[in-house]
Amino acid sequence: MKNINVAIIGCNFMGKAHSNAWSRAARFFDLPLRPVLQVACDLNETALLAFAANWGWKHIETDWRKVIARDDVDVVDISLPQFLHHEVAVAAARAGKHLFCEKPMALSVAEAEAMLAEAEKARVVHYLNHNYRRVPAVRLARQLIEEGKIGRIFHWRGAYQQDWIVDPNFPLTWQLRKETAGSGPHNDLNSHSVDLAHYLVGDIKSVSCLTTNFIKERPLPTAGAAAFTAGAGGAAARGAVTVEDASLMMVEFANGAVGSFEATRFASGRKNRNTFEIYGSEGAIGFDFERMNELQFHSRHDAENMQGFRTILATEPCHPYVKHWWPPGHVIGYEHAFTHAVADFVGAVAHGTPLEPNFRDGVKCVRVLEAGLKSAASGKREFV
Ligand code: SOE
Repeated sequence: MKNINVAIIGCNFMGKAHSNAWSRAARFFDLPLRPVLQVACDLNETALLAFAANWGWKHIETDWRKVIARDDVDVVDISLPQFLHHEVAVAAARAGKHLFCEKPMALSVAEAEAMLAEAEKARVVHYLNHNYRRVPAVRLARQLIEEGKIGRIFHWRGAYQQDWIVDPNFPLTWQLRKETAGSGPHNDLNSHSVDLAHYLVGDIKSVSCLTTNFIKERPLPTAGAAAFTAGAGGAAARGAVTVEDASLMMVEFANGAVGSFEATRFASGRKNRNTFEIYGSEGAIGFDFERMNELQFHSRHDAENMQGFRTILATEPCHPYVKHWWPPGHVIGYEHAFTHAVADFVGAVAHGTPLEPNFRDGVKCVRVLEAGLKSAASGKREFV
């Protein structure tokens, strides 16, 4: 079997999730090419050496431009914060590298469109990692919709809730600054929900959005402070939070359905609650990532005395991806969807099979998000 050499740029939370996926995929899936963890790249050499040794990356680089110039790299995995995606993706595409990119895609529609144009011009495989599409229960939701079990869709209700910045002393990390994050949970979390809504319901036509900011200033981070580590702020120095803390968006889909999106980092007690509900003429479905192996399903065609929601445990081998893991009932977790993405990506590189979500889907998503921010600023409904 031939190898496919991977370089990862960015070795924090997502770098870890992606490294795990690259190193595991060939052990569980029958891949046409064997991923080789060739190069890991980040700025801090000491931390990078430890990271590479732990995950089995063969070489390290501290300059991403050198990674892209290497002949022994086929795939560039962009696990960086979003403000760096555009520059790195464009350069990597121009160098003929296949692109595996974290979400949210970019800071603006203009950046996202340029990334897509370069990837298409270079004819490389491009993938945008909205990992929740590859949760088996979410795939099942899509199958049920395609089979007509939900019928005509009337409502989408998405809510992505976290609580990691409720503490006003949580430091001003890069996620809370417009120049590095673009926006707050609207970009970070609504990007996932909008991607899922596109996948399950269809295109979004118009949006009305309200954003708010609860904590205006925060302590400046001390060196090395990362997201999800509260209390790492300095004593006195504070800076302005320049992104929203919560976003509420109402949308109209092209097919006539209507939807709502809630994205917040201020839902106390909710750690990573990514939920959606879809209501249609024949039935309904509900998903909550904190119970990610389950799908709620209601059929209006059930007997009158059986009406209600049933819980489907999506761990039977008939469910997408599941047969590669454990026997029924042996549930899977957050990291598995990343491994599914790597398996599909390698298939797309080897066989040219279609891969979604790709940069084209990403552009569509960024258009909706940008229209949302425009609406929040103008107070008006905006068309996508
Ligand atoms: C932080 O809010 C975060 O890590 C997101 O960036 C991820 O995309 C999401 O899956 C979990 O939360």
